[in-house]
Amino acid sequence: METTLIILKPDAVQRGLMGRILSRFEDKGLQIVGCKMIRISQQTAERHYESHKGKPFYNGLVAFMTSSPVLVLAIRGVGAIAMCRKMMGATFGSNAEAGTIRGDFGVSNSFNLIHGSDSPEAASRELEIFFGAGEVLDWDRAGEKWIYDLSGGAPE
Ligand code: 3AN
Repeated sequence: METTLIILKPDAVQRGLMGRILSRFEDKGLQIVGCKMIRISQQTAERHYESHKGKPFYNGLVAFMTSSPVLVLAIRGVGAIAMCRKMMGATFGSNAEAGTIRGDFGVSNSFNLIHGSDSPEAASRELEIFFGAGEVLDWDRAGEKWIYDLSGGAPE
């Protein structure tokens, strides 16, 4: 099982899209193991986007991410990191595939609704930035045996 960090960005929250985006992950069969609304501080935004420091869009990106509340999520499943990235779609809403979150809900390149970790290393780094001890919950889903084939021991 992998756990990934997803952020529903200020535009998703302001546009009232939280429920519809969250539903896509639940509908898929992924498990929500952490969820909270926060206002990202300047320091946290800078830490989260440190790899983009110096790029032309960095200042605008940090300003955008700190401008209004976001919903941070920890989402779990087999292959959850790549699966969530696929569901998000390409970085820019203007060319994201229909059927993806960015493709279906946005047209902007800067306001692109959602962040998702892009590797296991990024996921563990980013989960640590946004979730404190005890905020990611290991809980048993009642319907797990109908979401994964557990007959072989490992979820398939
Ligand atoms: P993704 O979120 O698809 O992984 P990254 O990691 O390349 O994209 O970029 C992080 C964030 O920086 C993006 N979500 C987007 O908001 C912003 N960004 C990336 N490239 C640009 C750009 N050329 N112009 C404006 N914003 C950008």
